[in-house]
Amino acid sequence: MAHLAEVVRLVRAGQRFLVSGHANPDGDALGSMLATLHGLRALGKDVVAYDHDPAPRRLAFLPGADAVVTDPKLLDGPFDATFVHDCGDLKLLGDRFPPPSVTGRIVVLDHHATARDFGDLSLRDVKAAAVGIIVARLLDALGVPLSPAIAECLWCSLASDTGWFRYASTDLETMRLATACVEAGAVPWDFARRSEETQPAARLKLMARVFDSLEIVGTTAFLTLSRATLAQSGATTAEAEGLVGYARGLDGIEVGVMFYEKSDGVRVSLRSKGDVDVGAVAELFGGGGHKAAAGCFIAGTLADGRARILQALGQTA
Ligand SMILES: [Mn+2]
Repeated sequence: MAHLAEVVRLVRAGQRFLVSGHANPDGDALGSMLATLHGLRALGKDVVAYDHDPAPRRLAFLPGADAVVTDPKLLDGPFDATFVHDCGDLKLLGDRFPPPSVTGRIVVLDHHATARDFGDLSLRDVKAAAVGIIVARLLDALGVPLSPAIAECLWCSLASDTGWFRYASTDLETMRLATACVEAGAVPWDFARRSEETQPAARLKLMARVFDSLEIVGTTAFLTLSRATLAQSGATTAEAEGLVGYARGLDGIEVGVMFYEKSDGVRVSLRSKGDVDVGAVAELFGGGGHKAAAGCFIAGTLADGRARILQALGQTA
């Protein structure tokens, strides 16, 4: 565990930095990495963003999102250091992450509980509601004020990982930073309108089919998206994200599970109301996350993956 002061020294000593986050970046990974990008640029640094995948379409308007590099061959290394956001496991960076000769030292900014920390320096706080909070602490230590661009990116990080300021992780620091973001120019409705109120119709059609798959076993609710349903709906994989919360949100349900059938197995997304540690369940299958929100991948058939998750939940409940 690094001290903030060490990371501040590293920033002051360097000039060229790379920022990155986990593959298929969500609002926290993307918002926090872009906030760091704008913050370091405010200090006169040269900063490039890399991710295995581009920004999801609904977040493509975030300042800097259009310039995220997805081909590591286009990275003009070496960099003095690389800031990796919202990632507790190297393998979640994808299979093209550039080597140390390009990245320089790795600084991990993260809030996942993990035994697989890969940072040369890590600012890890499992209590932080979003990685944007850790970025804000770093920018504050660097003396960088919140610009409108930084504020919008941090707002994205906070709103995404707190479920619009309602999950258990939402605390005073979250709300204080949210206030500071609005003071600096973030407009909550503007962000909501652009990110959430622009859903493609195919997503709603897909949701109808996914909700029709609902199964309840005890206090667990399951939703399933088969490959056939995805193909028939005309929606993309990205448009099928974020539905697991509907399963958790049911009366009498403690855990919501969403299965995404893939060609080689099943991706599992888990959400808990708090009594069941779904992060521990995901860990059993080589995945991870938080106590209340986690994910993993299970090779094999949908039916097999479903049976194994049910069994694991039974053991940990
Ligand atoms: Mn996060």
